[in-house]
Amino acid sequence: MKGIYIGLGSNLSDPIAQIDSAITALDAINNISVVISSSRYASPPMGPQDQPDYINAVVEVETSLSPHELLDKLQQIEQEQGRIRLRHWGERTIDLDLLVYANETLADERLTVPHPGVASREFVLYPLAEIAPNLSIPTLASMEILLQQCPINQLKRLS
Ligand code: ROI
Repeated sequence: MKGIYIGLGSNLSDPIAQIDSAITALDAINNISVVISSSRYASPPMGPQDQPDYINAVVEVETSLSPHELLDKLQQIEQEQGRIRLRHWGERTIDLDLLVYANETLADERLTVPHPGVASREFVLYPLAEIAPNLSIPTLASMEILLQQCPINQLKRLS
């Protein structure tokens, strides 16, 4: 299945390299292929301000894995890249979030899809819109309306 979007974020240990290696690792997993990747974006931290700026990107994947099987793989990559979580909303080496899983919605103790931050976090919405400008996200407004309602703040697209 296509139409599955994953958000990546990092602000420790060479964030651009962290994002690149997570995308490579994702594409190397059986039953997952990366269809398209957004540009990299830089933004100040949401959360405590005394941490480095973040690098973010969004990729579309094609996969036969279920949402929870995919989540297992995302968490495996986080572990392999030595994810450390120093504090709540604090700095991290790599964060992989399942944003959208085609037309599916689900909410349980491990996973909420679409991701609750998609519409309000500029560092998620703008990279997603770059690769999926006409995406219709279950339960949410059109991409055009979502972008109008989400200030771009200090987000910068990197070349
Ligand atoms: N802030 C930015 N700018 N980008 C992120 O990816 C990000 N991720 C997080 C928190 C700590 C909420 N802040 C972030 O998990």
